[in-house]
Amino acid sequence: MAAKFRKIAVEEAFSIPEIAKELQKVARSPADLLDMPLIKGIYDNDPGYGRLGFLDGLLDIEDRRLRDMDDNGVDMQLLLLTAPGVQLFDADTATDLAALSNDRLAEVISRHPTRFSGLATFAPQSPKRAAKEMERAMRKLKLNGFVVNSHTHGEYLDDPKFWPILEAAEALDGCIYIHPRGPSEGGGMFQHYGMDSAMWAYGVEVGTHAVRMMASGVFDRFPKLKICIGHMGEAVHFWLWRVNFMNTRAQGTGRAPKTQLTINEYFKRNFVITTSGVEDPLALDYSIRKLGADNVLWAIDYPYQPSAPSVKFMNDAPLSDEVKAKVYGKNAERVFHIAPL
Ligand code: 1WB
Ligand code: MN
Repeated sequence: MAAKFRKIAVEEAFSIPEIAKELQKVARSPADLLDMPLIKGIYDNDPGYGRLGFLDGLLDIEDRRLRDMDDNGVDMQLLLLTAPGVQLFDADTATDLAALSNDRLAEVISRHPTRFSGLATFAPQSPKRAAKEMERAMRKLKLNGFVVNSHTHGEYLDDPKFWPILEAAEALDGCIYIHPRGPSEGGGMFQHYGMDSAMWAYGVEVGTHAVRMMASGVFDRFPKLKICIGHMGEAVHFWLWRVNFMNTRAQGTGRAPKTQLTINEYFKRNFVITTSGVEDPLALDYSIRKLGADNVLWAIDYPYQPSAPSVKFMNDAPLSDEVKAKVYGKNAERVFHIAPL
């Protein structure tokens, strides 16, 4: 019997040796970034990040990963170049490595078109070249949308310098997945107890990015732009009522720009969320009720989190077959242009 639901996991991380090598250089540099514990741990084997051994899993796509998918009934992974992507490098290196990564990704997908799809990366350091690469990646390489790892040298996508990127994404109907990296400035309060990355700082960083975009009014300029945020929406929609209320007040007192729509309306119109890395049935139930069944997509966060409990979480979720089919795969087909079977 055919599996009941097509399972497309939409935030699954990979890397390529050339980028891993460049990140090892960063690890050995004196850079002062909140990303450093993780980069040293993953790319230079520093025990300070807990010897989690993620690098093998990131570099492997067609061997252990495919077996893990088979073992757990995962039909397809949507692959994303893992954080921090190319965003720490100088503009030329980043632009070249983004193109190389997109080429490799397209090759893997062409060998396994039903098992893998992928989001293209780009170098925000050079917005005009990024927009060209975005067009090549979707039109020529047939990739499925875009990933960006939050800020680039402390700058966020509400900044007009990045408008060529938003314009390209909107014109290509390519959803931009904003994945976390270490927060941009200061960040002293994140530096202890392992809070610099996935445990806490990542959610704060991407949540802040999403609110900046909505409050800036950038969606008035790009009304069809689609943004995806993972890790159960980085909790933004749990705060939405208050963000909306306080933004209305801030607009009234002149502390925030006047916008055509409210924060509530932008979140519903311009955002989708994924479950990556969060296996909490209450949070899933709230998300579907708050945002609608069309706007929540399933993801594992492989290889950072194991597949089996993520599949079990979805199999056990008390949802109708119609809603489960959407969250497990149908929404991914729509948002990321994946051909239905
Ligand atoms: C971890 C998680 C590391 C994520 C990452 O490195 C990413 C981790 C880029 O669990 O240590 C993630 O995407 O949630
Ligand atoms: Mn992730």
